Amino acid sequence: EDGHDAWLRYARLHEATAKQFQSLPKLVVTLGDSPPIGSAQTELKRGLARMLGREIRASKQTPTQDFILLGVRDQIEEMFANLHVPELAPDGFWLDWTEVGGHKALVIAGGSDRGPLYGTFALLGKIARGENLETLDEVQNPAAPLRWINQWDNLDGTIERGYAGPSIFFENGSVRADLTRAREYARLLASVGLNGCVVNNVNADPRILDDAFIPQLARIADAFRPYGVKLGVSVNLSMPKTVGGLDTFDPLDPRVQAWWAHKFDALYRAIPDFGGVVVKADSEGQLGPSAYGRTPVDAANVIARALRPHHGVVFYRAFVYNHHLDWKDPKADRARAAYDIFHPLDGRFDDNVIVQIKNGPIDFQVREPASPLFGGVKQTSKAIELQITQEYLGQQRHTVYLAPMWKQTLDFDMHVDGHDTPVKSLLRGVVGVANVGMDANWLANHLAMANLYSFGRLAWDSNLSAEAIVDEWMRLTFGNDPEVVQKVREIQMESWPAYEHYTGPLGLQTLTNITGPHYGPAPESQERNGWGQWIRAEHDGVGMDRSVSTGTGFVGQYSAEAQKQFETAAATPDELLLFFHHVPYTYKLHGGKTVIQAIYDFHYEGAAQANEFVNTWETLERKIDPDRYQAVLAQLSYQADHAIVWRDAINDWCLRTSGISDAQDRVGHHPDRIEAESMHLEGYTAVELTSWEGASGGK
Ligand code: BDP
Repeated sequence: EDGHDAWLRYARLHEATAKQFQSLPKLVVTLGDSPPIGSAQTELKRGLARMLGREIRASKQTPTQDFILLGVRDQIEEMFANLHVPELAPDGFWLDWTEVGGHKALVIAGGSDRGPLYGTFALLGKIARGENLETLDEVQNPAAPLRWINQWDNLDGTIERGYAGPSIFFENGSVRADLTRAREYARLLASVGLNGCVVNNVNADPRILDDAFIPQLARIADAFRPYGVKLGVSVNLSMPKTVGGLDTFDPLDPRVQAWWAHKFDALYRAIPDFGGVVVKADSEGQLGPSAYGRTPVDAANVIARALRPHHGVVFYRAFVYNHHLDWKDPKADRARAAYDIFHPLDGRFDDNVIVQIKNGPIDFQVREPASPLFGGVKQTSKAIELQITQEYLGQQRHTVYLAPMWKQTLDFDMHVDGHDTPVKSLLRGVVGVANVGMDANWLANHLAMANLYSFGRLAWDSNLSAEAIVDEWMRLTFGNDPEVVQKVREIQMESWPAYEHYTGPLGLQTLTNITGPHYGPAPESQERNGWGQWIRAEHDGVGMDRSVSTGTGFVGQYSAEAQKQFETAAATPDELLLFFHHVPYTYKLHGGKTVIQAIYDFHYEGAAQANEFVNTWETLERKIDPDRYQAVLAQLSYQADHAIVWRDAINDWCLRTSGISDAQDRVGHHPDRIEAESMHLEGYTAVELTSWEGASGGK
């Protein structure tokens, strides 16, 4: 068990469980022969063979026995005049028992040819979990039509913020010769209802659309097609100039417009079902329309118009900000950027442009409020961008189950025009930055796979609870033993709060090395630079004042109703207090503790919790296969130790900054820790650290 099969293990069911599926038909009738329908049939046969040891026969003829019927709605109704299939969204599906010509039929119908594939995976999941199928009658339609993955893979095979080995798509500047993993990835994505995947880094290499590269991309599209996953790529706005031979990339220049149109015509000749592009422009050094005094509308629309004849879409990222902000300016605030730039442009984007907005206004921190832009561009199509790869969240060396965090954003009510408008109700797209790699288990951490799974499930149905999703994932990944299910659920559900507590509680964000790998603790590196991930920790107090009355005014970007939750420190929930307000360390939280004591305590509690995960996991030793048991044990043990490093680093730093000691007198003493510098070192030398807080003794 190396995790390669993820949640598609189709492990053989116990006899008692398998018994209830005895009456499942032994014949499948498949209508149509498009690639996803073919995959649905293959999957069905494979799943039933592995879980139930049952071989089923496939046919295209009118059946003379009970059967499973796979097909698109219209075709089903055409072939079986008496069978009425409910209305379905294009990717939706219907699972139902019915009778046709005196035979029982289990219908898996889809609104498009992807629907039966999604329905098949849903059915197989139910069987794997031992659910009762007798009363099956369910229609499922996806919450958002565009459910995409972004991979930040570079053409040389490395992955930006990827923690699970090299790219499954690229190697040494070309597309890999063997795309088996790409095909398997598409299968995983389809199994949770995802229908698009951008394969290259948002910091896009302009060679991606070279004439010579297009046939290589076509090979990836071929690998995706059987699973209904559309290929997308990231493009760089400067391409007409950097690789296209023009002397400009001004989006309003007709030659530039012609260049894009010509490029996409060629691309679609090679890949007729190409999905679209994602654009990162005027952001972190990527060139953009501002070079010519143009706006994101000009940039997005020039590409959108070139894609329009082919039904392609543009995801234009709202992650646009100045990373040379003036730290000394009390009004400077990176959190404002997306709204300040995009709100005035509302209503001017073409309708095949989707503005892609990160969940929070900064950058995938451990806790951020929902980006106000979700409510700020009412007439523009929007996608939420979530990060599955745990860049600021422990890089898969820490287990952090992200669905509870995503849910907070999806459920946050923007109160657009005074109506109930949770973020999830405003989306045309849901995009997840996944960055899987060549590691056998895709994300290099068995438990982190719950994040990829739950991303897909939430993109499909944003009303599912984080708990229900992890429960599904658990059963498919580790089996149905109630003790295993309950304990792993417990670890997963507590993992985000634990990580938040031992890194950056109260809205401090992830206090990590901001210009480095974004991994270990280095709070000092956050301040006094242009990046704007400041927390303004000074001797008198801590936190960013983002209020309208005395701060940067960021709070004013929310609707009046939402503003009430954040404008004053008293109204702001403790967990986001320091994101919105600068308060003295002795400020009392709603629970009565002072800010500084809460910071200290949270760090101890979080680290203790991480240690508990190890204990909990150890009780499952005989219930989990040895390979995965050992791998997870090693990962959780490492996490527990690193949590102590985090705990002490942040607490030491807060002690030094505030000058207020810990009421329990733990901070500064580093319990449970063995210091390298106090050991007898052979072959090692202790050195001073630049970020002194990264080690207990500064070395
Ligand atoms: C940041 C990452 C950086 C990405 C950037 C983005 O550190 O690698 O390029 O986001 O989303 O979080 O464009």
